[in-house]
Amino acid sequence: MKPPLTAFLLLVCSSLFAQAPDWQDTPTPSSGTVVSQVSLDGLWAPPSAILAAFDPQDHCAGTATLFAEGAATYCAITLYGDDATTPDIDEGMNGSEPFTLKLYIPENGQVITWFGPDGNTQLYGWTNTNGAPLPGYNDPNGVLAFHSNTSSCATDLDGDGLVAVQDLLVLLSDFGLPCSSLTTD
Ligand SMILES: [Ca+2]
Ligand SMILES: [Ca+2]
Repeated sequence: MKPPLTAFLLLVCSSLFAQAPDWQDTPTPSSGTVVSQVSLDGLWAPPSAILAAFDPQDHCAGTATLFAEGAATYCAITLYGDDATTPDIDEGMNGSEPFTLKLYIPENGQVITWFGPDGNTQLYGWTNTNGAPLPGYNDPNGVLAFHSNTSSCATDLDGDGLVAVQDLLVLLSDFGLPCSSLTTD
């Protein structure tokens, strides 16, 4: 028997507004760090927010609390690699696999997954730098832009259910985000 729609919606809502997530990373000998400014819906993300990184199998590869510096909010999150000496446990990043970033907002309990202007949630470029900032993620003037809308339409960037001129403004707010393969001037 299919569960009733209301039960499904309750499940969705409770997962969107859950308690503090049980995100636990496992430090290993290999690691690389993502350094960036962090915005949420075009404003600086709250410095109390917690950022976590996940490998494609949803293993938590790193966690960090954001912090304020001047007027801006920053992250410095270390992503750990899988430890080959523990074959039964996947602690995190393997080879060149991509990662996803999730932001937990303590003020309202929201968990927000990062997605790019094209709706893609996967980020590439992790490598073992022994904890140093990762190439492509080492610009303290770069911005990781999170959007709290969960619209399934990638072009409905402000999540109001319409694809309209307003979405262009959201897109333009992401314009300064550096591409990992390019240098910024
Ligand atoms: Ca392992
Ligand atoms: Ca892994």
